Amino acid sequence: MLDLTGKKALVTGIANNRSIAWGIAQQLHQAGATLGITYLPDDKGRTEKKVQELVEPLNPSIFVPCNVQDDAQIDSCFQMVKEQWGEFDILVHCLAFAGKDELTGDFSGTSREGFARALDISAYSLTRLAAAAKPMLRSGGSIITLTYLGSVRVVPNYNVMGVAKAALESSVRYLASEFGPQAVRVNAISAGPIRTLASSAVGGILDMIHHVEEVAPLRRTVTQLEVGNAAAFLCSDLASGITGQVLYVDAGYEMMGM
Ligand code: NAD
Ligand code: 0WE
Repeated sequence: MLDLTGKKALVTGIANNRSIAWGIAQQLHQAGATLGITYLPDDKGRTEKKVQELVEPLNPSIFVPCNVQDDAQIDSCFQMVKEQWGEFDILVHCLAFAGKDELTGDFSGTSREGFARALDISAYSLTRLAAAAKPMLRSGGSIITLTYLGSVRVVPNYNVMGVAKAALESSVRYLASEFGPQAVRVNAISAGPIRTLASSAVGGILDMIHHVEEVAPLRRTVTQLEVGNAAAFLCSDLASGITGQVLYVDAGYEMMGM
């Protein structure tokens, strides 16, 4: 049975009710996990209010800001985790960002700053958060992150995000190797395209979704809750033998040749 009772899970990346992280948080909660939620703060405190209202029904015992580009915020976030929980079990990394300019036009036009920012937020942050979590992660714990097929195939306009996701997936393998001896597993979920805040800002996302609906074996896209179920599985003791992997939750799209 999938049972996360007694497990504490820190979930990053909820922006609104379409976020993949929101689907994951709901399924972890349903499986009995205690939640901690981090959010990306903005100047006006709007995100804080919106996300707080959204997650309230899940009774999170931690709710803290964490901009992964800011070491001070990461440190105070994990200080809070240490005070509230002491140890914990699950870290969910579900965030990415590249500048708009970087997600259109020629890949060779990627700027030095744009490359650095996309890789910093979307790839390095996993390693930085894993390092902060390492001394507090209990035996049997698990780290998961979200990736996309654009890491291993060329998807038009995904550009520098594809490079960032390739770095992210490689980081999963190095972290899995390092954390394995303390019985902590590290895996990625490669989700098919889903309409979220991030993907809706991308030109042509609807065409991509329609393409998946025609080609994927299941003839549809996946939902945030289906990704959440896969995340709950990977974080549970049912997946105790699985680490360093990329699990495709994409209605079967990845393995099709035509
Ligand atoms: P989303 O916009 O709901 O979530 C992205 C999150 O990243 C937001 O909560 C945002 O606040 C956060 N973020 C951005 N910069 C940050 C920073 N500096 N510090 C902290 N947080 C920051 O969109 P989503 O589609 O749910 O994306 C979540 C993850 O899923 C991403 O890693 C994305 O690459 C991945 N993914 C998305 C799809 C898709 O089609 N939507 C498919 C596969 C993988
Ligand atoms: O990982 C993602 C989303 C990544 C993303 C999206 C944006 C849009 C708004 C990162 N940064 C930004 N920055 C913005 O300013 N996905 C897997 C969804 C996605 O994004 C694409 C896709 C798909 C699918 C971008 C181009 C092509 C396809």
